[in-house]
Amino acid sequence: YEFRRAITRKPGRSIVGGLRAEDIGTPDLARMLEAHAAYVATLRSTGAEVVELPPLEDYPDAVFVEDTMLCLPELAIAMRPGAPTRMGEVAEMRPAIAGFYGDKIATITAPGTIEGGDILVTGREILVGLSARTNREGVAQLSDIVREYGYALRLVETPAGVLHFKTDCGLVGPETILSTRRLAVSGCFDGYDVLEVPEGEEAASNCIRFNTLVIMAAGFPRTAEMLTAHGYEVVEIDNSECAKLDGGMSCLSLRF
Ligand code: CIR
Repeated sequence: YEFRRAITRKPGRSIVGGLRAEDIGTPDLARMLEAHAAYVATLRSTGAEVVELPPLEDYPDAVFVEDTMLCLPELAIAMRPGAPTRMGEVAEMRPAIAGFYGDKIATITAPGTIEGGDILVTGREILVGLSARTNREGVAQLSDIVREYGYALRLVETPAGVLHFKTDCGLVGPETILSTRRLAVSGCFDGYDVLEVPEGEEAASNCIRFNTLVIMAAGFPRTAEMLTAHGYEVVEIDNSECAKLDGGMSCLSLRF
């Protein structure tokens, strides 16, 4: 969770056409831009360098940059999103990543699909959840790539009806995970310290630990209180507009 850099992308007007499992309203761009600026400022407040890429009107979901790349200290891995409308986002992210990683970029190829939202890197391993977006072939390719760098990768399940594995969890310390109950009961975090989000606050689980801070969606007071009581410094960001597109705190940045 110690990062020197992050890459984000501003949302554009096309955000109103972003993918969503269920229509709970049209995202408001002005409000999303405001929340996005607060998110970037929070990342920067920890001393990190944060790149803000311009909007991509051709890709309504491009603000959710996390799904396009996995950034490890040794290399970046270009994902292959399972959502056809999102595949082109990867090529758009490449130049920014190449600026930091040079040619140390591996690539997931067809028929593999995998999105960054399904990948949780902990202090000891890489967990990848199978989902509607991430298939076994994609995970197998990623496993082969990271094994060469000494990483252990473990395949886990994403709860049914949940977009991404990390929709339901976030790393708050090297061995500590904030998780929904429905995900924790699957046993995938056995051996870790698990903090369960209180019932009714499931949407708070997609938080990120970024240097000294835990950054979480605003509006989940019991989760914020629990994290604070455990000694974490919590910053809350308005996630109302991204939530309409099934997005959360982790989706909005690549951190490395
Ligand atoms: C999508 O369905 O792909 C976007 N509307 C939301 C992506 C959220 N990304 C993430 O959780 N990493």
